[in-house]
Amino acid sequence: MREILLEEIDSTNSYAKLNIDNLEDKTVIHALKQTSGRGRLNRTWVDLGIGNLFLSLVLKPSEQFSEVYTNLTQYLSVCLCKVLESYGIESQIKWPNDVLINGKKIAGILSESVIQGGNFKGIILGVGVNLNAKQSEINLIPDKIATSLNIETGNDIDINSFREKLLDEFFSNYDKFLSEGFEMIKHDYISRNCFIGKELNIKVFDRIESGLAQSVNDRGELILEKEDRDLTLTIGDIL
Ligand code: BT5
Repeated sequence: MREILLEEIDSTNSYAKLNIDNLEDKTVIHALKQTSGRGRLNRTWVDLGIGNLFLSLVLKPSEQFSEVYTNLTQYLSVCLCKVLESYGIESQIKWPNDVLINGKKIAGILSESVIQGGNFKGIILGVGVNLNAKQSEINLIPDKIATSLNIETGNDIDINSFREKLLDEFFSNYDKFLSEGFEMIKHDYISRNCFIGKELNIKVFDRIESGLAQSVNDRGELILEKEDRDLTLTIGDIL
């Protein structure tokens, strides 16, 4: 594993994408400041100041894309929960990969597959975690109730120690996860969920699907029970 530390960058994911040809498998890009952090679907990830985590993992597991790569965000969400638990904090997963503490968002994950000239180059797995933020700044985040680990624990958080714990947790079972897939983490994922058994509205592209969240299957997909049938969802945003 190689680590690259940047003082300031627009987005660690964009940096990794731009330089993918020159970056080895399992390179970690860590920025102290991120000026244009990205979420999914052109949304923004807000930099809440120095002491918060902005990381991208460059993963080049094979020359061809494999279905299991789509579950890496769920694997990372479980790793995040385990690290938060080591600080005595219980967290929950909102399908597919939001990590929440009592309904408040503490971390975001953005996975991007890089395909150039028809060739699969790798996956960029970005993660932002609020570790040391002021409540007044958190309140400025639009459309979301958020939190930060320092607020939850009442203590300042050592960013390097959090980063090392997260990377250890992630890489210690990464190879096994690639061969076994979502089933390997299914129990850990479901035991931390906050959506099964609830009536949900889910935005899937331009439509809204409503129904009862029945379960998550062995591929990490959400089974939504509708009046007339069950729907299997691979992607979507719980509203
Ligand atoms: C995400 O998107 O949650 C993925 C965010 C990934 C950020 C990391 S940081 C390192 C790497 N480099 C990047 O450029 N990105 C990755 P999404 O599910 O679309 O959620 C985005 C929404 O979360 C926003 O629209 C806000 O409502 C909310 N949000 C933005 N900043 C936040 C923050 N700091 N804490 C909590 N919620 C936030």
